[in-house]
Amino acid sequence: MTLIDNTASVAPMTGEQREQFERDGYLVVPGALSSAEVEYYTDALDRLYEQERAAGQVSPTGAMHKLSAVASLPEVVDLINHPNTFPLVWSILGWNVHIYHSHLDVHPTIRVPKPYRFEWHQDGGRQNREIETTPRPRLSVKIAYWLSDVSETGRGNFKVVPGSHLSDRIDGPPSRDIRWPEPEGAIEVTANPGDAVFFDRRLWHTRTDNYSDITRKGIFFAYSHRWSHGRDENDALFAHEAFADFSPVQRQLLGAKLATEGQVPGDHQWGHYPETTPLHGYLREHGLLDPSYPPLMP
Ligand SMILES: O=C(O)CCC(=O)C(=O)O
Repeated sequence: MTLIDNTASVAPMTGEQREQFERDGYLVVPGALSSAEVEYYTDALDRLYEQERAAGQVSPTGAMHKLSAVASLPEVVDLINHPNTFPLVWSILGWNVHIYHSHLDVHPTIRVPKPYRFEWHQDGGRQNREIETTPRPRLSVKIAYWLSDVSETGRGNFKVVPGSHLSDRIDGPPSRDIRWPEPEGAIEVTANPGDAVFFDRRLWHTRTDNYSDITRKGIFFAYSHRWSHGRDENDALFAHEAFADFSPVQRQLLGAKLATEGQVPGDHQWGHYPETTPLHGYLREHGLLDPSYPPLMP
């Protein structure tokens, strides 16, 4: 589908954009997508949503948060290097980049109030425990394309603390279900359909619940450096007869798939399943996990 004018000249992010991004940790790109593009991507997302709903794959509130955006919906591929947004990515991260995480989101009106959950976070999951410098390094950036109208607050807007990307901590509750004041300076980012938000993964942010009448729709792509992938090619090794005798920790170190039935392999690599991560099990067994050192917290 040729919705994009590929003959337009391409330029890096402007000095003003860079200054704003470095200061606030995010930028809004107004009108990143034309109205024809918004219509095209909305149609595609709606079709996928209907399939997922029919297959019982949406949440009890009807929300869809579908990972692997292009694999799940190949029609969105032109968003990943869109001329109105992609220059922001390479202007910050350089050319050796890939997409390491992406999602297609549909959040219909919530009819029955949801239990409270403190959802403020920096992106990257365990990156935030496992990297020891202060402030933590940027490592990745993310683009959110808005297909629904979030030009007013209260529509499931993206909420951020501007300038918080250089803070490793914000004040939060001891457990996520304990009601806690919103961080000082937090704002809901407003955007029209077709606008994009480009943000630093370290920016403290949260999704907000959508109690408005408008179904919230957005598509997100996170970019990081390609060296965050393994360099060794071990597929043949996994099929070799010797592999059967390798220990579980050895298999983990060699990049074998560790996800068991019902576990998402990508989430596994992000550290979501310590119980099936052999080195975690080994350290736990030997009393070597250490609550005082974030990468080794049980
Ligand atoms: O959906 C949103 O508004 C926020 C998404 C989010 O938390 C994320 O991309 O990490």
